Amino acid sequence: MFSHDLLNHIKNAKSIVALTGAGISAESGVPTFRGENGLWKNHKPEELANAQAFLRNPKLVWEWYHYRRDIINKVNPNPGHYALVKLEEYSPEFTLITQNVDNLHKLAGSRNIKELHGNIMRNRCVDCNRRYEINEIPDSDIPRCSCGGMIRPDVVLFGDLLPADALNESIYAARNCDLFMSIGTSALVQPAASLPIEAKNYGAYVVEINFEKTVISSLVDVSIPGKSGEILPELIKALGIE
Ligand code: BV8
Ligand code: ZN
Repeated sequence: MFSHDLLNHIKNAKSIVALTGAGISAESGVPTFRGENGLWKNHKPEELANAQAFLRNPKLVWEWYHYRRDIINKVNPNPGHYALVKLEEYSPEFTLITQNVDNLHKLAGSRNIKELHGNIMRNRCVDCNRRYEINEIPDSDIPRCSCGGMIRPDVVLFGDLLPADALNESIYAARNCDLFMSIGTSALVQPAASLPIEAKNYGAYVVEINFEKTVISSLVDVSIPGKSGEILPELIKALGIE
C-alpha cells in the first residue's frame, strides 16, 4: 500500500507536520463541513460559522453550536487520531495543526497541537474576552458576560482572524519540516489551506490522505486515496510503530 519512498521519507524525517481537517473526524461520526450531511435546518455551515451571522442572529448560531456540541460530546477519537499520537511519539519533532474544533486530537493524547480554528468546548466574551467554561454560561438564548458583552463559542468563524500565535507557529512549522501530511481536508479554507503549499515551497515532502481528489492533489508528492481512519493505522503498522 505504501511506497518505499514514502516510508523512507517518514523514517528519515527530523520534523513532521500533520494538518488535519473535518475528514479525520468523519469516522468518529462528526459531520464534515462540505459533506452530503452538511445541512442543518436548511442552513449551510459557512452561513452559520460566520462572524456576521453571529452578530445578525446570535440565537441561531448559538443553537447550531449547541447542536454540534451535543454531537461532539457523544463521539470518541477514531484510529486515525490515535495513529497520529503514535507518529508524534515516533518522530523527533512533530506538530499537529488542526482546523477541527472538536477536541478529538487532545482526547486521543496528541500533545503539540495548534488549534487554528479554536475549540468548540471553549467560550469567550466578545467585549472583554473573558473565558467561560460550558457550565458557567448563563442559561439564555443569547448568553451575556458579567460585563454585558455577548458570550460566543471560542471558535474562528468565517470572517474572523485566526489566533496569531497558532497561525505563526503553524507557518513556521510548515516552512521548517521535512515531511508535511495533509489529512482529511478539502484544502479550501484559507489561510490553513496554504500550509501544504508553503511546506512544499520550502522543500518538504508533502503527502495527502483523502478519500477524494482535492485542489492540492496534483501539487503534492503523493496523494493516498482512502479513509484516514484506515490508512493512518496501516501506515503506523508499515513503520513498525503500532
Ligand atoms: C481569515 C471553525 C482574515 C468553526 C472554520 C482567501 C481567499 C478566499 C477566501 C478567503 C481568503 N482568506 C480568507 C478568506 C475567507 C475565508 C475562506 O477561506 N473562505 C473559503 C471558503 C474560500 N476564510 C476566513 O474567513 C478565515 N479568516 O482568513 O481572516 C480575513 C477575513 C475576511 C476576509 C479576508 C481575510 C477563517 C476561516 C476559519 C473558518 N472556521 N471552522 C467551526 O468549525 O464551527 S472552517 C471549517 O472549514 C472547519 O474548521 C473545517 O475544518 C474547515 C475546512 O474544511 P475541511 O476541514 O477541509 O472540511 P471539509 O468538510 O471541507 O472537507 C472534508 C474533507 O475530508 C473532504 O476533502 C473529504 O473528502 C475528506 N474526508 C471526509 N471523510 C474522510 C475524508 N478524508 C479521509 N478520510 C475520511 N474518512
Ligand atoms: Zn465581558
